[in-house]
Amino acid sequence: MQPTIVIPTYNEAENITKLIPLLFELPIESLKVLIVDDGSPDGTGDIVNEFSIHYPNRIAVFQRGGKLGFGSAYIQGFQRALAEGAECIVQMDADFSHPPNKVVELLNTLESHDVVIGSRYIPDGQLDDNWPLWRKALSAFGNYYAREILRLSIKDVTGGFRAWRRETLASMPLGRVRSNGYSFQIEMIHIAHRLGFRFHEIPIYFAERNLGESKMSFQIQLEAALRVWQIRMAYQDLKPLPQFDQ
Ligand SMILES: Nc1nc2c(ncn2[C@@H]2O[C@H](COP(=O)(O)OP(=O)(O)O)[C@@H](O)[C@H]2O)c(=O)[nH]1
Ligand SMILES: [Mg+2]
Repeated sequence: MQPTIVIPTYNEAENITKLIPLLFELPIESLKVLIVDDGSPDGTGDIVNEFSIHYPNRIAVFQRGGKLGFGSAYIQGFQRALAEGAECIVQMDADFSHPPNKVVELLNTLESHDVVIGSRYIPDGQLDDNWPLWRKALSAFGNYYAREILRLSIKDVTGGFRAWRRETLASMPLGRVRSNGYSFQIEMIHIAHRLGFRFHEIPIYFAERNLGESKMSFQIQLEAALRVWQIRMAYQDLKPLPQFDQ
């Protein structure tokens, strides 16, 4: 199984410098890393290029012209990884909110499931201790709201730390995904759910970033809430794939 980790970046120079060596220290055979960078003014892309000298053929940067959004960065990154033959694909943020050592468990669990989700909302999963209550409540509510409207049984539908089998992503209509903010995660899970794929969640501790700045705003959260209704309407034509039809 050749795994590729896809990481979208915008001004993550400090984080990426620490994250890349950590990922390659993990006990994962033939691991590759694909960074999708949107021309970060802080030189994130150049830093990744320097790392490719130390880890030849194992790390690449996919440079896009400008800040085109994090959803489309993931979609293009997934398509590139599939085209290059990745057998499983991990998605994670660059800012250490997703614990790098948990990638091993995500990939091991993927052997018996179609999609594995790093989850904050199952026993032993947790949001950053230092988050104020209102922020925890907002996150929990957003998650509950999307789950109810889309009738999803997965507990964490907004988190962005996931592992996908090649076959799962390859059978999803990635070209139809329009979300660019938080709703991107919801849209992907909804599509996979409608196609009948099997999920598993493993607990993670979601830490707030220490370095760099968040690119998400309150407006993006609001957009996500409205977008959930569009997502519900948009994929009514999708039915479970033949292999899941009982
Ligand atoms: N390529 C790309 N990456 C982005 C963009 N917006 C955010 N990201 C990356 O997506 C990940 C999550 O964003 P972040 O700002 O940490 O969101 P938050 O955790 O919700 O505050 C980080 O690795 C960001 O660098 C974008 O427009 N383009
Ligand atoms: Mg973050």
